[in-house]
Amino acid sequence: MSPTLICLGNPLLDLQVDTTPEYLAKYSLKSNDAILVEAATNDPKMAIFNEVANMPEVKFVAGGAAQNSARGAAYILGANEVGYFGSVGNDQFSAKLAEENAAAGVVSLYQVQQDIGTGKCAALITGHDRSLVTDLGAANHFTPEHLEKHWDQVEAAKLFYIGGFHLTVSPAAIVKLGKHAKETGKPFVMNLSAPFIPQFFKDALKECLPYATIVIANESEAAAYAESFGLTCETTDLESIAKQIVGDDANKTVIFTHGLEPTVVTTATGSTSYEVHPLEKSKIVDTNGAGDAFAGGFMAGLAQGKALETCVDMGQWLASLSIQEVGASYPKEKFTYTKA
Ligand code: 26A
Repeated sequence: MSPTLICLGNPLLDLQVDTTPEYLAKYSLKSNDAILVEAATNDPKMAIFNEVANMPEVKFVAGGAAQNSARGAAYILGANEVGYFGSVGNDQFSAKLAEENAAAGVVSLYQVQQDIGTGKCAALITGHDRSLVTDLGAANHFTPEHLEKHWDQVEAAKLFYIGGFHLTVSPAAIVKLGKHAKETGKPFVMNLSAPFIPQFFKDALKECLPYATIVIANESEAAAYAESFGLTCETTDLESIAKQIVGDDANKTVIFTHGLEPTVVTTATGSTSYEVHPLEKSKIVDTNGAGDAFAGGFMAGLAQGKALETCVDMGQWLASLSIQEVGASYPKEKFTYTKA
């Protein structure tokens, strides 16, 4: 059996810790952000990984934004319905990721690098904020040829989900899947992933966005897009930003999540807002991965052929389950979505 949903992203192992504003200040990190660091540039921030790995409360959890969404979609769709492409090293970290995917029912379609370590992300938590510091490692070496090896699975899939973070790695791989989706009329969903994507990977985004039938982003990514692309509206005006991304494309939908504020869904015919699933503050463990869980729940709904409104609600539902767990994880217990 081939997966219905195919995802593409950067497989990372998360080193998650609760930390202090002082620790973030030491490396000039913002409390709510995602950045890349590179071993090759002798970036002093590379020291974070060793420091965090030696903190007593560190938790090693499966990460990589699109991989988190893939596990989320599988939580709803069941085993072998979701496949995930990405590049990893041949080491203990990738063994753990493969194990977590298998436990979640996700088919790992990894490209394996023999001499580069699996990517890692220090998830530095302060209250409800998270600062993500990533060393992509092997994830940076994904190539479109790897898709060809599994092209039968690509052809058998009914829809695709692309983490915007992958725009830093292989826009060619995204375009390859995008062309297939366009030719076959399959939904092609892209997430903007982080403000630095529209800011610093504008050309790659411009190249890939035309293939997207659905774009998912949060309010800060929307603002970064508006600024980077010089849109003629306030960077906080989600409806106007979405309208300008959709243009007159009858085949494009933009979905902006906005924390606890309603989610804005925009098509060529207009915008609608949907409430989130509120959760008692005391039940929140951490909000790291909430956006990934939203995307996972949304994709599961789309795979099941649900109405857009229901897909959004399934995203909100899965996000509320995920923020009650450490990291971008889902409950051990199987809860079943029922429409409110
Ligand atoms: C290219 N970058 C920076 C990244 C990431 C990333 N996933 C892919 N590429 N930076 C952070 N993440 C993941 O985001 C999740 C939380 O939404 C982390 O691994 C974390 O699991």
